[in-house]
Amino acid sequence: MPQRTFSIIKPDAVRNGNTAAILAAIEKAGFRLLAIKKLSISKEQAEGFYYVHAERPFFGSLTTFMSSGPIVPMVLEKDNAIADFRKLMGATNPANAEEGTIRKQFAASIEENAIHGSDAEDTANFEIGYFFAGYELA
Ligand code: FUP
Repeated sequence: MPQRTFSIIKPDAVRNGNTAAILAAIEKAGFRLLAIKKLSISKEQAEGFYYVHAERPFFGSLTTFMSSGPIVPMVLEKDNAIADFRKLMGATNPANAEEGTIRKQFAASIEENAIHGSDAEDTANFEIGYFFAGYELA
């Protein structure tokens, strides 16, 4: 059964001109692009997206980074999309990411790590709804 996941190409990757290369890797891995847009978010909007991390020491820095420039949020579909996309992204810290993963190729640090991907079905639903209205997914 096809499953949806949510991803963001983060400000570092957009700034560095890696948007198209990352999209190509995603499509090559068999994900269908259901919806995509490019926009900038405020610090407050980044805080809303990452509310589960509000108590973590990196929350302020992470939300400043995520509001530092344009991002490319998208909704992807594929069998086993959530787990398969986590594999394609690689480890949170690119120093630990496997060869061939998006973070190995495009991320510079644990914070500026090029891409986000949902970690479970409930978080995917929250994250899709945070950036996309129902009519954009029809
Ligand atoms: P991931 O699911 O791989 O994106 O990682 P987490 O959900 O654990 O963390 C979310 C984001 O917080 C990461 F993408 C980057 C940031 N982060 C830091 O900046 N420092 C840390 O020590 C851990 C995470």
